[in-house]
Amino acid sequence: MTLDLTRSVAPAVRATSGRPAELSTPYEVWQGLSSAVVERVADRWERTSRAYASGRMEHYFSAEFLMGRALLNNLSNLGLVDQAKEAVGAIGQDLSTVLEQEPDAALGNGGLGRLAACFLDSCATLDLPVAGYGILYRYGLFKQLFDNGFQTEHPDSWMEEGYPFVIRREEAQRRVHFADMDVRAIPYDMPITGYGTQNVNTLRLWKAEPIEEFDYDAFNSQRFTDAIVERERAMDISRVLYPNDTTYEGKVLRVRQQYFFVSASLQTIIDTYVAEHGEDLSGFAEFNAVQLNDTHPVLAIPELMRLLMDVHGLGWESAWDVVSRTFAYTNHTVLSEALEKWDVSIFERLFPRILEIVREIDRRFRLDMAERGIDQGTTDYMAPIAGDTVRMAWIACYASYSINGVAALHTEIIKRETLKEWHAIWPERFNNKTNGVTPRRWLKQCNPRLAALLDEVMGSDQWVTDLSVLAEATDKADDAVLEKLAAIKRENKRDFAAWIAEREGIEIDPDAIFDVQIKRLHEYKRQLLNALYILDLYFRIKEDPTLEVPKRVFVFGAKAAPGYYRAKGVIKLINTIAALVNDDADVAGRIKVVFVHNYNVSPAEHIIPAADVSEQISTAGKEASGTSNMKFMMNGALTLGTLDGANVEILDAVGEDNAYIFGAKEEELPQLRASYDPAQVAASTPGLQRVLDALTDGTLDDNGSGWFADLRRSLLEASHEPADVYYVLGDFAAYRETKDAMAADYADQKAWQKKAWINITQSGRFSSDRTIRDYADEVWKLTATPIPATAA
Ligand code: KOT
Repeated sequence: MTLDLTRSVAPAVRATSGRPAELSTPYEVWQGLSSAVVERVADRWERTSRAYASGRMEHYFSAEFLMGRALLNNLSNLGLVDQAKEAVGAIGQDLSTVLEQEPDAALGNGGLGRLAACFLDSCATLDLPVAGYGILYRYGLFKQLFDNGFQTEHPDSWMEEGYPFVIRREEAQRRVHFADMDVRAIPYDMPITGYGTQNVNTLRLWKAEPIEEFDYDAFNSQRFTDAIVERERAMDISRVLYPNDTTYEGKVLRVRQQYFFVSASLQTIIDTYVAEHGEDLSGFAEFNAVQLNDTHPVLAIPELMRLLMDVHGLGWESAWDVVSRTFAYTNHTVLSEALEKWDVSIFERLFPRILEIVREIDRRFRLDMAERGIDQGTTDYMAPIAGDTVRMAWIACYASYSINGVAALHTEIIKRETLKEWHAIWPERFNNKTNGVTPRRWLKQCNPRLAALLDEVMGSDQWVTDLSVLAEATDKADDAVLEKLAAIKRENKRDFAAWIAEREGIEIDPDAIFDVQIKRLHEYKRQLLNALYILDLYFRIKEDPTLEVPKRVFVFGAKAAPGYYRAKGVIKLINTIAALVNDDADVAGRIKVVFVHNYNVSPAEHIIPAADVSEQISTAGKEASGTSNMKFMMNGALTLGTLDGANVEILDAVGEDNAYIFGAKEEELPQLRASYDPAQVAASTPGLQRVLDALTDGTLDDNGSGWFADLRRSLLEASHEPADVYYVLGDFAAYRETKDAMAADYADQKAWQKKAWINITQSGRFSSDRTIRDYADEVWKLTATPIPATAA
């Protein structure tokens, strides 16, 4: 029943290092221990796969899975942390050092990919028959370095030295056909353990390889390089993750990636169906559902049509009937620049048969609309094909039985605006599934001190799998608990300060307020607003060096898409502000700015438990949900935020005394914008003109890039776009006032810790277990399938 690691670690380490375990490096111990864990779960994994094959399954299709590190997660889920400590100690090493050896599996950009990873954890924990399908990118999200404050990008070859948590399944390979080449899709399976359960689910990541290991004819006929080039063309497909978050790039390789992984996945799912239920595919949707993580996997819709018709003999009507009961679509953004559209010519070149099917979907869609009496303009707007472009979101909306947004406000906006034409015809398809995060990784593992306090206060660790029970303790915060909570935060901040000193070479004071904004760099997320505040605070101190201000550390972590120059300008700006204030004698340590380079899942695990303030300051209506807001709340940081995305629901959970909300509301913005004059706002808002001028008056040096002038222009001057699209200046006064007040409140530690406690204990609804239960009950119609415990 229970697993035992003690005897298997040293041999596994010896097998990886070829040396006595005692002489192995921490990295080799990580590899050995990881292999030992996979070995331990092998039987359960196999039994789980078999148990799921015959029943109804959900298949989660996602181009991104931002998994982070796997070893601690698995040890913790399996209850093996203490054993691992002991076994590693026995060979003279320390488990935390070993854990830090692991590279992050950064196969995602940000929120969308990390959500998929949290969902896998919850599905396994809830014993749900769900499998994930994606791409085994050889290079994950680029590694970020700073060169004189400028972001530079470097390849992330995360599995070059071997990665024990994926198993190559040679026997389960599939062939994917493109008009210009065929490739082999090789699955690499990752076991997904759940917390305190026997079930081990699967994440299947596909790697592209050439059909022929090598073109010997080409080789023999002296065309050696041609043979190599051909081979590389296949491998190109799974070579690299595209580094765009919430923007769309119409690259041919990208559409190849998408078709590649959905085709291989559907072939596998169909083969399993045939093995279990026979050749008649008309019952497919009774046993299978596919969740589309945004539009990236939407080619699965025409591909399933093709497989059902061309390979399995169904007619159009029966195939469409199956398809329209199989797919559910999640929308993750209202930003128009994210909408995927492909040139028809690309489809023609890569997969003419898929284009033929999409054209037929388009033809029948138009007939359908005509029958419903929909006018021509609306029909043209909604049709899958417009002129020479294919619109992936419209295909998703037409074929899916469920369409969901990721927070209550976001779902209202897609019903009212983004997808309003679809909502008008099919209101019953629309539903909300507010995001969540796994409390295993984002509380128990990253914040063991707080986890221990919760165990103590709650009298058990039931909260780990049912976070809502914490609400029972909201009123149990006596002085002793609040003091312990304060002590835990102080310890976490001390650990974090040591981590920062080592990683970034900056000394920070654990007694300062740790104010944190970590997320992708995007104008709508408004890191610039935060930067302007810091600059203003700096000028206020320069003006009066005796000014009493609470001591603050401003922490940033953010990657900018490599081609998104304005976002890169903000990174350079924040780094330049850091250089200005960190060593200024007048500031005397009252403000420190730290930009954590190469922000990723594992840095987040160090940062979040140490945060006092959670910056969630997007322009209202633009952030679909946000998920770091939930992680911070769970760890006792207070939200400084706009009424955007899931912040609205966080406010609802904690009450307005326990969150700091500011700024224009989504429904107010159209009116405000109508008469908005940024230059006038800049001139009349205290402190604002001064910081805007500092961007160009020589106070801050952008090394001749012109980027700071561009930032200033983007806020003040209308050119090809209106000035200050994201209402940074409009919200500045409210932000400054609220942030100042929040910092002043920090002095009353007892009141502050009380608020923190309420945030922690009210975070239950933001567990991804709640989200997944809702998907399973309302969308997937899925029941738990626990595999029976055995002796081994
Ligand atoms: C990326 C490309 C196209 C369409 C959407 C995206 C996208 C959206 N990538 N990340 N998101 C974020 O998804 C998170 C999980 O739902 C949300 O919390 C967040 O608000 C989105 O920005």
